[in-house]
Amino acid sequence: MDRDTLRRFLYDMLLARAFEERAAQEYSEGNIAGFLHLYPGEEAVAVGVIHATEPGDYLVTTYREHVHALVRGIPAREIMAELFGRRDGICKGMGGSMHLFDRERRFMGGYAIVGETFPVATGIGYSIALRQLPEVAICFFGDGAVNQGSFHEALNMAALWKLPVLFVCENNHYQIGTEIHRHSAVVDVYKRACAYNIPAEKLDGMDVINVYNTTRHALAQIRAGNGPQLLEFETYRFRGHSMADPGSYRPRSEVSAYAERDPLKTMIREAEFGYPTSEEIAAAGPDVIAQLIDHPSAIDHFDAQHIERIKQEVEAVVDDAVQFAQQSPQPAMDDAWASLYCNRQHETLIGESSHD
Ligand SMILES: Cc1ncc(C[n+]2csc(CCOP(=O)(O)OP(=O)(O)O)c2C)c(N)n1
Ligand SMILES: [Mg+2]
Repeated sequence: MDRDTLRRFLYDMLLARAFEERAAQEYSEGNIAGFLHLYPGEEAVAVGVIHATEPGDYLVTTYREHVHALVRGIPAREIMAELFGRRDGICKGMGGSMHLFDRERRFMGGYAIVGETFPVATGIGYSIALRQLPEVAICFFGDGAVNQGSFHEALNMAALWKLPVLFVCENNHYQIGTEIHRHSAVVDVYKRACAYNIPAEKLDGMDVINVYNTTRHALAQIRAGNGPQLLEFETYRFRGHSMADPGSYRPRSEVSAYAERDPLKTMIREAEFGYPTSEEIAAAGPDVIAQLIDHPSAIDHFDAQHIERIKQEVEAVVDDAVQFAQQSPQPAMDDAWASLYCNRQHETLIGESSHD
C-alpha cells in the first residue's frame, strides 16, 4: 500500500470519528433534531469498502450513513447542514440524518427502513447489467436486516441474473438491543448467501486495510461478470443504537473488549509502523526477511507528529462544517413544495453512460 493511500485512509478514519462525535455534541445541545444514528467503531467498514470502489459505482446505504457520504466525497459542510435541517444541506435540509442523497456522486441514499437497501441496489444492478456497463452497486445493510423478505428476494434475483451487486453486511452484532442469536437461526450472515449460490465471506471489519483488500478482490470478480458477492464484516458500534439509546443492554466487558480493538488505533498502528500487506509478503518470495527489514523506510511511514497534524486538520474541517450549518437558513415552505417529485420532464435517475 502506498503512502498516499495510507494517508487518505488515516484522514478519512479520523474525520469520520471527529464528525460523528461532534454530531453527538450538537444533538445534545439541541441543534440537531429527530433520530441520529452514529458510526464510531464501524469506520473501517465504510472507509475500506468505499475506497475500493470506482467513482462510477453506486452506493446504497442505511440510516447510519454520514461516514459513507463523507468518504464518497460529499463535503462535511453539506452533511452537517443536512443534519441541522438547513437549506444548504445536501438535500436542502429536507432529508435529515437518515436520508442523505447525492445523485451526482452516485450516493443513492440513506434509507430508514430496515431491508430497504436490497431492492434498490438490486434494481440499480439490473439497470447496470442491461446497459452492460463496468459498474457495481454496493448494498450496505445491518445484521438486523437479514430476516426481511427483501433480503431473500433480492439475493435470489441478483444471483439468478448475475447482477453486479456487492452486498456488504455491517455486522455490529445488534439490531437496536437484540443480539443476532436472538432473532436469527443462523448467526453467520455470510452462510445465508449459499442458499442463492452467492460467494460470501466473513471478515474482520475492524481493520481498514483488510476491508479494503477483500473488497477490491470481490469487486474485481463482480466486474468480470461473475455475478453478486456478499461480504460480512464483523464490527462494533461504540455508542448506543441512536442518540436516544444509552446501549445499557451490553455487558461492560464486551464494550471494553471491542474498545481495545478500536479501528482507529489499528489504523494508526499500521500507519506508524506500516506492516506489509499479505500481498507484499507473497510478492517478496524467498527474500521476505530482507523485504520486511526494508519495508518501513521504503514506504516512509508516518510519525506521531504527522498523525497529530492530520487530527488538527480534521478538527478544523468539522468546526467549519458546524459554522456553515449554523449560518445556513432554515428551508422555507416554498422549498418543500418545490421538492415534491412528479417527474414532469420524464428524466431517468440513472443515466445512459457512466459519465451522466
Ligand atoms: C422495516 C423496519 N422495521 C423496524 C424498524 C425499526 N428499526 C430501526 S433500526 C432497527 C435495527 C436494525 O439493525 P441493523 O440492521 O443491525 O442495523 P444497525 O442499526 O445495527 O446498523 C430497527 C428494528 C425499521 N426502521 N424498519
Ligand atoms: Mg446491527
